[in-house]
Amino acid sequence: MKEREPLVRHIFTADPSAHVFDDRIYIYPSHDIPHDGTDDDEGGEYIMEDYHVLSMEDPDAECVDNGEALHMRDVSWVGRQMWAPDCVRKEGKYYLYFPAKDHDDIFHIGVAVSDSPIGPFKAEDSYIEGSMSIDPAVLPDDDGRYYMYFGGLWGGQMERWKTGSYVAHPEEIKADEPALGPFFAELSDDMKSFKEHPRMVQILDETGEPVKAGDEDRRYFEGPWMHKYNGLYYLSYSTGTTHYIVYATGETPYGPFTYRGRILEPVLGWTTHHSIVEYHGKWYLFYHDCEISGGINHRRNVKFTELRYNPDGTIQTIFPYSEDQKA
Ligand code: FUB
Repeated sequence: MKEREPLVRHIFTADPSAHVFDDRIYIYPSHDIPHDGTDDDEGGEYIMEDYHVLSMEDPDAECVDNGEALHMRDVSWVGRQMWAPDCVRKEGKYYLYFPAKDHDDIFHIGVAVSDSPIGPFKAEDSYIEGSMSIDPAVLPDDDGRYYMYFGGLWGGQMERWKTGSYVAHPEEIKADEPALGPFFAELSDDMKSFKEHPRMVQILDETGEPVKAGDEDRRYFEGPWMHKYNGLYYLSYSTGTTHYIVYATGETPYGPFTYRGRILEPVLGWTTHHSIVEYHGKWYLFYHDCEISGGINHRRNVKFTELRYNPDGTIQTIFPYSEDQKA
């Protein structure tokens, strides 16, 4: 595939979570459904109903759509809106984690299992107990533990869980209060439940103070991803309203994490969402924009590009439409 071009064009795809299993790249995206409705601040335009898994033999190869891997008709607890998923492998089984609204219109995170990275996946009867909000991303750590990071503001409903339990109409968070999230929790050995009650990650600024809710260039909004580089934990995420992918680093999977900089400047379209994966010693950023649809927010397409580190471990900022940075 060519870098910075849509990986597939026959369906709309977004929110790519990329992984390498058995030397092949697998991408777990959302599957956008085109419609003529309007956008709203709750993400009502994102009406996805199923997942397709994409794969590539290597970064130069064609990207293959492996067909429907899971549909909401087969998940009894889901009411609507299957949003950004992630997948991990443990002991030969593949676990697909996905957020969706239940029949009361509250987001939770479900899990579905397969013997194959491309599915089909079989969902559990209920969502993961204690899960809430959207955008699960799971880090398999080197010591055999698995940590899930998740949460999103606004339509992702994270504000409703600020107190630790559900509040349908929470008080507004003031600009000078510490920003929220994301949440994290260690997964149990069965990969279908949490070992602990989810807690919120702390993201600090350069003075060691929590990043404030009003600091929209740096505060967490949605779409977390966690990867390790040279033993350091890199938490990256979307800033939502300011449309950046930024990152913060920490010594442990729990944090605290210190804000370090921008990974991706704004793309065409309101949302920005990414993942980071290593393949044969090179690092890649998977992301989306709205190139094929010419900027319609809910008709997105996934892409990838190389990601480079500086010798001090900082990440070089990617300007998505810069000709100079194209491989
Ligand atoms: O795809 C629906 C939502 O849009 C995702 O959950 C967010 O991260 C944003 O990309």
